[in-house]
Amino acid sequence: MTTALTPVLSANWDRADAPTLEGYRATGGYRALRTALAMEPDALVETVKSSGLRGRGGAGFPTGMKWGFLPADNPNPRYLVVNADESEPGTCKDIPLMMASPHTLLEGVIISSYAIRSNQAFIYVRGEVLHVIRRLRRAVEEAYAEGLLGTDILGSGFDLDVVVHAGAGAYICGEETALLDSLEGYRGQPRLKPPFPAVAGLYASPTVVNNVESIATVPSIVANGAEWFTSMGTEKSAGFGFFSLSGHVARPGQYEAPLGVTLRELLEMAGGVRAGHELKFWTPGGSSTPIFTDEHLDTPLDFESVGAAGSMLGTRALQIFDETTCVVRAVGRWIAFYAHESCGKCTPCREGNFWMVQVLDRLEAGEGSEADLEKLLDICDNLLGRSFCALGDGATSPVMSSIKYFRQEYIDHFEQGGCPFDHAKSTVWG
Ligand code: L3W
Ligand code: SF4
Repeated sequence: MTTALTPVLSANWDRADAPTLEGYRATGGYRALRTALAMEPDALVETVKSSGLRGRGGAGFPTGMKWGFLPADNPNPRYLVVNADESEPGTCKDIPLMMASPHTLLEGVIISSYAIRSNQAFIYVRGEVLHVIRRLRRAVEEAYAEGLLGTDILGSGFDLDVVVHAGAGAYICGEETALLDSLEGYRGQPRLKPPFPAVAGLYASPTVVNNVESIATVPSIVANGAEWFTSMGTEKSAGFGFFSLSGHVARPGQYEAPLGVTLRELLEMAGGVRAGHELKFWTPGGSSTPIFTDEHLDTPLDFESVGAAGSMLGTRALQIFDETTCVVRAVGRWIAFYAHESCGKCTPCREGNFWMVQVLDRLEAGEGSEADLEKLLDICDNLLGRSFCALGDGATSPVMSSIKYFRQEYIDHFEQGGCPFDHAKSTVWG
């Protein structure tokens, strides 16, 4: 039986007025805020805890538990920071969400800030997406004008200011502590953890950093209850989420479905792999997650099952590649991205990615050797668990998994003295 889509966050995206406050209210928007403001903040934290919502930015950390880590005895102000620095290759859910319905995120920001007793929230948006920044700022203006932001929100006595902050286009600023450094005006580089931001984050104050989709999901949980949320998904991976299908698929786009859906089911909804072609490999959660093959079509896409099958659910960015794609070239492209985006703070990542680009270029051109494969795995061994942050670890995923599943394809390159693929047939390369 095919799992049905569960459009909640995307339910009204087809409406022309969905991005406006009027349009959002016409479909029930901001009703959950009234419900939330009538509750005690701690009761809201409990609701989110019992919903089982896990972070939608890649790591899947329980959202309510993170909120519960804020120390009760710290007199400093508390901050909510929304991580809207979406940049992971293949990840493309938060930007459409903010464009289609910025007030869904804003309602989540207000409810979440109230729950954690914060009076100042920041939305840190990837710098390149000026259209999103403008749309969010417009929504924030509308919310201030209607008493949904500022002082005494809807007569509740709760005050909240929201700043939409534009980043400067660095992937590393999606790492939560680099994001905080950037927000403070410094060069964005990861900080040592612990302390986690919940204890010492923005301006060394208790700070909750959550992904856009996590925060945007909160109003639906408040409106419908924790049990409604846990009725979807699996026991440990509750609820629904966006599955972003891209690449060699008939109908690419955002598919909102319960966690635990399989790629086979999603492909049925998305019209399958492009006509006349077959699935070769795919990423379950962006380029930082080990690739899967057609062996994994029926792996339930929840945190536990994907982990047990040797990858990570990550951001549910399902990049689909058919048999026309050269895996060596694909991996080379991804590693060039990591090398470019490495912040340079630690040696394994700064040097390792740079070396891997050279080795992969050599292999793809048919000039490599078996020793190059061992060299790649050796570099990965020096990156994985030895890098300062998840960027370095993530870069090893496509390399190690592609050698695991497609070692012969690497060998074919140097045995044939060139790439056996006609790149013009693999439209993903443009
Ligand atoms: C308090 C503790 N807080 C953990 C918090 C921590 C953070 C969250 C998850 O990486 C992944 C990465 C990428 N007390 C805590 C605690 N926390 N223990 O929980 O923490 P962590 O360290 O497990 O992960 P992370 O550093 O947040 C995120 C993967 O996502 N990824 C990348 C996605 C990229 C984007 C993008 O471009 N926007 O999302 C894709 O798979 O590899 O593994 O908040 O503070 N004891
Ligand atoms: Fe910077 Fe890479 Fe080290 Fe992360 S792993 S701190 S991105 S050099």
